[in-house]
Amino acid sequence: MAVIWKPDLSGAAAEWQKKAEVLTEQHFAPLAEELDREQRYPWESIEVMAENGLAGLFIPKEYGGGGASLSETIPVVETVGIGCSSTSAILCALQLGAFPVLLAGREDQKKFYLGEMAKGVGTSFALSERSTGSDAAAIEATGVQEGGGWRLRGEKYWIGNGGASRYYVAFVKTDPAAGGRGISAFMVDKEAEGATIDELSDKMGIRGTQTSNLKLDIVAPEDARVGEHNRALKLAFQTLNVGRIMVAAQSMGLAIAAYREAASRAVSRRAFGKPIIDNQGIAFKLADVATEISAARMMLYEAARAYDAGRDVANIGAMAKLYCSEVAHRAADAAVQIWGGFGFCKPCKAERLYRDQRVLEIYEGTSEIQRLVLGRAIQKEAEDAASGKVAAQ
Ligand code: COS
Repeated sequence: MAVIWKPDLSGAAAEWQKKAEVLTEQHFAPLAEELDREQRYPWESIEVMAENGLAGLFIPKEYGGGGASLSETIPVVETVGIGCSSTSAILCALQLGAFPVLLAGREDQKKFYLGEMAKGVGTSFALSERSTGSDAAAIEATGVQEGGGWRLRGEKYWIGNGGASRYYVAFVKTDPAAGGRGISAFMVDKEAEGATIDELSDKMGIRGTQTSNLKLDIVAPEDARVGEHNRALKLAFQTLNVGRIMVAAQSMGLAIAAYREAASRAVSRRAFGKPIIDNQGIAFKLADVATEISAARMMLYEAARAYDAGRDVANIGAMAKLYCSEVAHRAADAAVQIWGGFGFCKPCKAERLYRDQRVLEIYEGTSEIQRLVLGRAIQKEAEDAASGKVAAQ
């Protein structure tokens, strides 16, 4: 029996997971080291994902997607992540851009953008800016009515799959005086006149992914707006509720990969006449990592189950993202430590995982933001209990 807790997958979840395992072994894992070294976007893997239904995995079947639930999606993200962190991050970025359209798009927008995504033509989520990431309500890009459409001006930053995606859900202020209640979202084609991608980030990890800016000075037609006018900040947060569970799944893929690297090294490396796992300093480290991965993974699968059941996942999603990413940090750190000098040098998988892991605690809401979300929820619950509104749990 495997030491790390495993979900009991059946039906579509088991089939998708098996398919992901085969594709990872044949296509994604063999590229992992090269993508990192060359900082190269794997267009050939996007083709494989599109051909095998992974690009539009989460998109409903009626729009050409795989129709997978979140509980069926996360084993795929984990499995791909065990073989290649960059490819699992790309897989998630491809799903993230679909959410604003899925949640609030008109039928014609769903048909077009979700159909494109299912074919592997990406839509990216463009919320952050150079001056603000965590404080999403403080974005400065603007949308001003011009003719029959909207003049969008500003620069979106740290866009996952940026440049590789054809389309962008860009969040801009359409009523700056209203703060967070004056933000709207528009679909932007990177080929539109006045849209420029001129900066690709040179990253520490997940170097097979592409992260870019998007400069805007374009006129978007009125029908490019997604969702309600001035109410897109909420739409962004609803999107991130799901995105965070997907980052938790990326984290678990990486953590499991790091654990396997660490455990296999601990039994094969000998020091003082015995395998290093015979020392409690090493065995206990692995025991802690295995325990934490199992606990984090249970939380991840429960968060996905809650989402599929239609429950509010703002808190459990924040917990899953926070805990799974920090467990991945400790797993990658243990792998480097157990690999010793090799772990500090390229090309060692533990070294790559250590760098790949770092962004998991940053994107789609830093660990601090997850704690802030939870802190606010705790405060509200305790205040409600104190005022007699609801019973304390
Ligand atoms: N799910 C759904 N709706 C949410 C929500 C959530 N998780 N969190 C907040 N909302 C709603 C609120 O209910 C509020 O709605 P109303 O306008 O109807 O009242 C609205 O969204 C604004 O919420 P709030 O006032 O709490 O927003 P704040 O500006 O105080 O921001 C945090 C709250 C810090 C939680 C938010 O800015 C955040 O998550 N920041 C991180 C952003 C991020 O992850 N960036 C990375 C981008 S991807 S690389």
